[in-house]
Amino acid sequence: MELKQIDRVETITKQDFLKNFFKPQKPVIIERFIEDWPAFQKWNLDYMSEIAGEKEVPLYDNRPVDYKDGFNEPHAKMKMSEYIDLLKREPTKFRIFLWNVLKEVPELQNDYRWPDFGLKLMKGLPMLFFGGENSYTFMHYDIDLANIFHFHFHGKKQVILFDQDQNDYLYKIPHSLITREDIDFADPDYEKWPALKKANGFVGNLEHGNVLYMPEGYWHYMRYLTPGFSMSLRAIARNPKNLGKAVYNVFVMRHYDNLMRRMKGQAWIDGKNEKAITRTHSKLGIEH
Ligand SMILES: O=C(O)CCC(=O)C(=O)O
Ligand SMILES: [Fe+2]
Repeated sequence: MELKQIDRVETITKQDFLKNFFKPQKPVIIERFIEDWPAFQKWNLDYMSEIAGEKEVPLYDNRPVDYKDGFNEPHAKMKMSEYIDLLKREPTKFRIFLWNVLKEVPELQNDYRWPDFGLKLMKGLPMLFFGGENSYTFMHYDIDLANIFHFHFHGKKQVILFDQDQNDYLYKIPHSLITREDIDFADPDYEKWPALKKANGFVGNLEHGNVLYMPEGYWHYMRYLTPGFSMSLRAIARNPKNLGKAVYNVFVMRHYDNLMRRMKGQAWIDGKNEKAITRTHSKLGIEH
Protein backbone atom coordinates (compact mmCIF):
# COMPACT_ATOMS: atom_id res chain seq x y z
CA MET A 1 0.00 0.00 0.00
CA GLU A 2 1.17 3.48 -0.64
CA LEU A 3 -0.19 5.76 2.06
CA LYS A 4 0.20 9.53 1.84
CA GLN A 5 -0.08 11.67 4.95
CA ILE A 6 -3.50 13.32 5.18
CA ASP A 7 -3.14 17.11 4.75
CA ARG A 8 -3.22 18.98 8.07
CA VAL A 9 -4.28 22.58 8.66
CA GLU A 10 -4.62 24.50 11.93
CA THR A 11 -8.00 25.93 11.07
CA ILE A 12 -9.93 26.70 7.89
CA THR A 13 -12.57 28.99 6.44
CA LYS A 14 -15.70 27.65 4.78
CA GLN A 15 -14.49 28.98 1.40
CA ASP A 16 -11.10 27.31 1.65
CA PHE A 17 -12.63 24.07 2.85
CA LEU A 18 -15.05 23.94 -0.08
CA LYS A 19 -12.41 24.90 -2.65
CA ASN A 20 -9.45 22.84 -1.45
CA PHE A 21 -11.08 19.76 0.08
CA PHE A 22 -14.79 19.31 -0.61
CA LYS A 23 -14.72 20.09 -4.37
CA PRO A 24 -11.69 17.88 -5.10
CA GLN A 25 -12.93 15.32 -2.51
CA LYS A 26 -9.67 15.24 -0.55
CA PRO A 27 -9.41 14.30 3.13
CA VAL A 28 -8.03 16.81 5.64
CA ILE A 29 -7.33 17.03 9.37
CA ILE A 30 -8.23 20.37 10.95
CA GLU A 31 -6.26 20.57 14.16
CA ARG A 32 -7.74 23.47 16.11
CA PHE A 33 -11.27 23.98 14.89
CA ILE A 34 -13.25 23.31 18.08
CA GLU A 35 -11.25 25.03 20.79
CA ASP A 36 -14.19 27.33 21.53
CA TRP A 37 -16.63 24.44 22.05
CA PRO A 38 -17.37 23.50 25.69
CA ALA A 39 -16.63 19.92 24.58
CA PHE A 40 -12.98 20.83 23.97
CA GLN A 41 -12.51 21.42 27.72
CA LYS A 42 -15.11 19.02 29.06
CA TRP A 43 -15.19 15.88 26.96
CA ASN A 44 -13.02 13.15 28.40
CA LEU A 45 -13.72 9.63 29.63
CA ASP A 46 -14.47 10.70 33.22
CA TYR A 47 -17.02 13.25 32.05
CA MET A 48 -18.74 10.65 29.86
CA SER A 49 -18.86 8.28 32.81
CA GLU A 50 -20.35 11.01 34.98
CA ILE A 51 -23.02 12.09 32.52
CA ALA A 52 -23.95 8.74 30.95
CA GLY A 53 -22.64 6.21 33.51
CA GLU A 54 -26.00 4.56 34.12
CA LYS A 55 -26.80 4.00 30.43
CA GLU A 56 -26.50 0.55 29.01
CA VAL A 57 -24.26 0.68 25.93
CA PRO A 58 -23.97 -1.72 22.96
CA LEU A 59 -20.45 -3.14 22.52
CA TYR A 60 -18.69 -4.68 19.53
CA ASP A 61 -15.48 -6.71 19.35
CA ASN A 62 -13.57 -7.92 16.30
CA ARG A 63 -15.20 -11.30 15.82
CA PRO A 64 -15.86 -12.15 12.18
CA VAL A 65 -19.35 -11.63 10.81
CA ASP A 66 -21.60 -14.56 11.69
CA TYR A 67 -24.72 -15.33 9.67
CA LYS A 68 -26.78 -15.40 12.89
CA ASP A 69 -25.96 -11.76 13.63
CA GLY A 70 -28.25 -9.11 12.27
CA PHE A 71 -26.75 -6.13 10.45
CA ASN A 72 -24.70 -4.21 13.07
CA GLU A 73 -25.97 -6.31 15.98
CA PRO A 74 -23.98 -5.71 19.22
CA HIS A 75 -21.86 -8.48 20.79
CA ALA A 76 -22.24 -7.45 24.44
CA LYS A 77 -23.79 -4.83 26.68
CA MET A 78 -22.45 -3.05 29.75
CA LYS A 79 -23.18 0.00 31.87
CA MET A 80 -21.32 3.01 30.47
CA SER A 81 -19.50 3.57 33.80
CA GLU A 82 -18.28 -0.07 33.82
CA TYR A 83 -17.19 0.19 30.21
CA ILE A 84 -15.19 3.37 30.88
CA ASP A 85 -13.54 1.75 33.92
CA LEU A 86 -12.54 -1.11 31.63
CA LEU A 87 -11.15 1.29 28.98
CA LYS A 88 -9.05 3.05 31.59
CA ARG A 89 -7.87 -0.16 33.26
CA GLU A 90 -6.65 -2.33 30.37
CA PRO A 91 -6.61 -2.78 26.59
CA THR A 92 -9.95 -4.14 25.41
CA LYS A 93 -11.35 -5.07 22.04
CA PHE A 94 -14.81 -3.82 22.98
CA ARG A 95 -15.87 -0.73 21.10
CA ILE A 96 -18.98 1.38 21.01
CA PHE A 97 -19.98 1.89 17.41
CA LEU A 98 -22.66 4.28 16.12
CA TRP A 99 -24.17 5.46 19.40
CA ASN A 100 -26.72 8.22 18.92
CA VAL A 101 -25.75 10.97 21.40
CA LEU A 102 -28.78 13.09 20.81
CA LYS A 103 -31.19 10.34 21.72
CA GLU A 104 -29.23 8.88 24.62
CA VAL A 105 -27.87 11.92 26.48
CA PRO A 106 -29.50 15.12 25.26
CA GLU A 107 -27.39 17.29 27.67
CA LEU A 108 -24.33 16.58 25.55
CA GLN A 109 -25.82 18.73 22.80
CA ASN A 110 -24.95 21.84 24.81
CA ASP A 111 -21.26 21.03 24.45
CA TYR A 112 -20.86 21.15 20.69
CA ARG A 113 -21.91 23.38 17.80
CA TRP A 114 -22.96 22.57 14.28
CA PRO A 115 -19.90 23.73 12.33
CA ASP A 116 -20.41 25.65 9.10
CA PHE A 117 -18.35 23.96 6.42
CA GLY A 118 -20.81 25.02 3.72
CA LEU A 119 -22.50 21.60 3.76
CA LYS A 120 -25.90 20.79 5.21
CA LEU A 121 -25.25 18.48 8.17
CA MET A 122 -27.80 15.85 9.15
CA LYS A 123 -29.04 17.10 12.50
CA GLY A 124 -30.58 13.86 13.72
CA LEU A 125 -27.46 11.77 13.46
CA PRO A 126 -24.55 12.80 15.66
CA MET A 127 -22.92 9.44 16.45
CA LEU A 128 -20.34 8.52 19.10
CA PHE A 129 -17.62 5.87 18.89
CA PHE A 130 -15.44 4.63 21.78
CA GLY A 131 -12.47 2.27 21.81
CA GLY A 132 -9.77 0.86 24.09
CA GLU A 133 -6.03 0.84 23.57
CA ASN A 134 -5.16 -1.08 20.39
CA SER A 135 -8.74 -1.77 19.43
CA TYR A 136 -9.69 -1.03 15.86
CA THR A 137 -12.70 -0.48 13.66
CA PHE A 138 -12.39 -2.76 10.61
CA MET A 139 -12.02 -1.22 7.15
CA HIS A 140 -15.46 -0.16 5.92
CA TYR A 141 -17.38 2.61 4.28
CA ASP A 142 -20.66 4.01 5.54
CA ILE A 143 -23.92 2.77 4.06
CA ASP A 144 -24.99 6.26 2.91
CA LEU A 145 -21.60 7.23 1.40
CA ALA A 146 -21.89 10.52 3.29
CA ASN A 147 -19.30 13.26 3.79
CA ILE A 148 -18.13 12.65 7.37
CA PHE A 149 -16.66 15.06 9.92
CA HIS A 150 -15.03 13.00 12.65
CA PHE A 151 -14.15 14.85 15.88
CA HIS A 152 -11.75 13.08 18.20
CA PHE A 153 -11.53 13.33 22.02
CA HIS A 154 -9.38 12.19 24.92
CA GLY A 155 -6.89 9.86 23.21
CA LYS A 156 -4.93 9.24 20.02
CA LYS A 157 -6.18 7.40 16.98
CA GLN A 158 -4.67 6.31 13.67
CA VAL A 159 -6.79 6.42 10.52
CA ILE A 160 -6.22 4.81 7.13
CA LEU A 161 -8.43 5.93 4.24
CA PHE A 162 -9.09 4.85 0.66
CA ASP A 163 -11.20 6.35 -2.10
CA GLN A 164 -13.86 4.12 -3.72
CA ASP A 165 -11.68 4.15 -6.85
CA GLN A 166 -9.31 1.76 -5.01
CA ASN A 167 -11.95 -0.99 -4.68
CA ASP A 168 -10.16 -3.34 -7.08
CA TYR A 169 -7.25 -3.69 -4.65
CA LEU A 170 -9.01 -3.91 -1.28
CA TYR A 171 -10.60 -7.41 -1.20
CA LYS A 172 -14.07 -5.95 -0.84
CA ILE A 173 -16.73 -8.42 0.31
CA PRO A 174 -19.67 -8.53 -2.15
CA HIS A 175 -23.05 -7.29 -0.83
CA SER A 176 -21.45 -5.59 2.15
CA LEU A 177 -19.56 -2.46 3.23
CA ILE A 178 -16.40 -4.18 4.43
CA THR A 179 -13.17 -5.72 3.20
CA ARG A 180 -11.81 -9.14 4.26
CA GLU A 181 -11.80 -9.03 8.04
CA ASP A 182 -8.54 -10.99 8.32
CA ILE A 183 -6.49 -8.20 6.70
CA ASP A 184 -4.41 -6.26 9.21
CA PHE A 185 -4.35 -2.84 7.57
CA ALA A 186 -1.87 -1.58 10.15
CA ASP A 187 0.67 -4.19 8.96
CA PRO A 188 -0.63 -6.12 5.93
CA ASP A 189 0.70 -9.52 4.90
CA TYR A 190 1.44 -8.92 1.19
CA GLU A 191 2.11 -12.62 0.54
CA LYS A 192 -1.47 -13.32 1.41
CA TRP A 193 -2.95 -10.08 0.04
CA PRO A 194 -0.79 -9.17 -2.99
CA ALA A 195 -3.37 -6.80 -4.51
CA LEU A 196 -2.97 -4.46 -1.54
CA LYS A 197 0.49 -3.54 -2.83
CA LYS A 198 -1.26 -1.53 -5.55
CA ALA A 199 -3.60 0.35 -3.24
CA ASN A 200 -3.09 4.11 -2.84
CA GLY A 201 -4.55 5.69 0.26
CA PHE A 202 -4.01 8.08 3.13
CA VAL A 203 -2.86 7.82 6.72
CA GLY A 204 -2.92 10.23 9.66
CA ASN A 205 -3.15 10.47 13.43
CA LEU A 206 -5.88 12.25 15.37
CA GLU A 207 -5.44 13.84 18.78
CA HIS A 208 -7.88 15.45 21.20
CA GLY A 209 -9.75 18.25 19.45
CA ASN A 210 -8.77 17.34 15.86
CA VAL A 211 -11.41 17.05 13.14
CA LEU A 212 -10.99 14.67 10.22
CA TYR A 213 -12.92 15.28 7.00
CA MET A 214 -13.62 12.08 5.07
CA PRO A 215 -14.93 12.59 1.51
CA GLU A 216 -18.00 10.77 0.18
CA GLY A 217 -17.91 7.00 0.40
CA TYR A 218 -14.32 6.89 1.66
CA TRP A 219 -13.15 3.59 3.16
CA HIS A 220 -11.94 4.05 6.74
CA TYR A 221 -9.99 1.93 9.19
CA MET A 222 -9.38 3.36 12.65
CA ARG A 223 -7.02 2.14 15.35
CA TYR A 224 -7.30 3.54 18.87
CA LEU A 225 -3.66 4.09 19.91
CA THR A 226 -4.91 5.02 23.40
CA PRO A 227 -8.43 4.83 24.87
CA GLY A 228 -10.64 7.58 23.52
CA PHE A 229 -13.79 8.49 21.67
CA SER A 230 -15.05 10.39 18.66
CA MET A 231 -18.17 12.03 17.31
CA SER A 232 -19.16 11.90 13.65
CA LEU A 233 -21.38 14.45 11.93
CA ARG A 234 -22.43 13.81 8.36
CA ALA A 235 -23.65 15.51 5.21
CA ILE A 236 -25.48 13.65 2.47
CA ALA A 237 -23.49 12.61 -0.63
CA ARG A 238 -23.71 15.22 -3.43
CA ASN A 239 -22.28 13.18 -6.26
CA PRO A 240 -25.28 11.49 -7.97
CA LYS A 241 -23.34 8.27 -8.40
CA ASN A 242 -22.66 8.08 -4.66
CA LEU A 243 -26.23 9.04 -3.83
CA GLY A 244 -27.45 6.26 -6.12
CA LYS A 245 -25.19 3.74 -4.37
CA ALA A 246 -26.46 4.96 -0.98
CA VAL A 247 -30.08 4.41 -1.99
CA TYR A 248 -29.23 0.97 -3.35
CA ASN A 249 -27.35 0.01 -0.14
CA VAL A 250 -30.11 1.16 2.19
CA PHE A 251 -33.10 -0.17 0.26
CA VAL A 252 -31.74 -3.22 -1.58
CA MET A 253 -28.29 -4.47 -0.57
CA ARG A 254 -28.91 -4.63 3.18
CA HIS A 255 -32.18 -6.54 2.82
CA TYR A 256 -30.84 -8.89 0.15
CA ASP A 257 -27.85 -9.74 2.36
CA ASN A 258 -30.07 -10.38 5.41
CA LEU A 259 -32.36 -12.59 3.34
CA MET A 260 -29.45 -14.65 2.01
CA ARG A 261 -28.05 -15.05 5.56
CA ARG A 262 -31.37 -16.46 6.65
CA MET A 263 -31.68 -18.75 3.64
CA LYS A 264 -28.12 -19.99 3.19
CA GLY A 265 -26.61 -19.47 6.65
CA GLN A 266 -22.85 -19.51 7.14
CA ALA A 267 -22.33 -20.78 3.56
CA TRP A 268 -23.46 -17.34 2.32
CA ILE A 269 -20.83 -15.57 4.48
CA ASP A 270 -18.10 -18.06 3.57
CA GLY A 271 -18.94 -17.78 -0.13
CA LYS A 272 -18.71 -13.99 -0.05
CA ASN A 273 -15.37 -14.12 1.78
CA GLU A 274 -14.03 -16.47 -0.88
CA LYS A 275 -15.32 -14.26 -3.71
CA ALA A 276 -13.54 -11.25 -2.22
CA ILE A 277 -10.26 -13.04 -3.02
CA THR A 278 -11.12 -14.69 -6.35
CA ARG A 279 -12.65 -11.51 -7.80
CA THR A 280 -9.80 -9.29 -6.69
CA HIS A 281 -7.15 -11.68 -7.97
CA SER A 282 -8.82 -12.47 -11.29
CA LYS A 283 -9.25 -8.75 -12.06
CA LEU A 284 -5.54 -8.26 -11.51
CA GLY A 285 -4.50 -11.49 -13.24
CA ILE A 286 -3.03 -12.94 -10.02
CA GLU A 287 -2.90 -16.78 -9.81
CA HIS A 288 -4.54 -18.42 -6.85
O1 LIG B 1 -14.23 5.70 15.24
C1 LIG B 1 -14.56 4.58 14.92
O2 LIG B 1 -14.33 3.59 15.61
C2 LIG B 1 -15.26 4.38 13.61
C3 LIG B 1 -15.78 5.68 13.05
C4 LIG B 1 -16.61 5.49 11.85
O3 LIG B 1 -16.72 4.43 11.31
C5 LIG B 1 -17.35 6.64 11.30
O4 LIG B 1 -17.21 7.75 11.82
O5 LIG B 1 -18.09 6.46 10.33
FE1 LIG C 1 -17.83 4.52 9.46
